[in-house]
Amino acid sequence: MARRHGGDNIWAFNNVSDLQAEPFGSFKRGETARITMVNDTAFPHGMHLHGHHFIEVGADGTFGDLRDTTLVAAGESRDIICVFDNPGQWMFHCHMLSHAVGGMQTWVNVA
Ligand SMILES: [Cu+2]
Repeated sequence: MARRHGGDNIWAFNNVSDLQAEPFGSFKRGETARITMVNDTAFPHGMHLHGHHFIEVGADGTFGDLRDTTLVAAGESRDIICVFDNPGQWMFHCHMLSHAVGGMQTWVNVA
């Protein structure tokens, strides 16, 4: 049976389900990163980053509000800019908890 992603659970983040041993991203303390989230599903996902806030980048390139969660609609994408200034290992997951439990969770390392 064909699957839409390479993970073992219902949902995946970056083509992998559930928390993995390796982080989704590793950042040096104070590093600024622009991350593009592409939602190729038929559901909205409220993407939530622990330990940090980020700026949403609008489709026209303007900077939006400072947030720790952003809603990415079905079939759309969203860029965020985050200054990773809080060292630690931080969850990055969908805030629809059934999605998170179903595999849509990862983490970032800030050192
Ligand atoms: Cu979700």
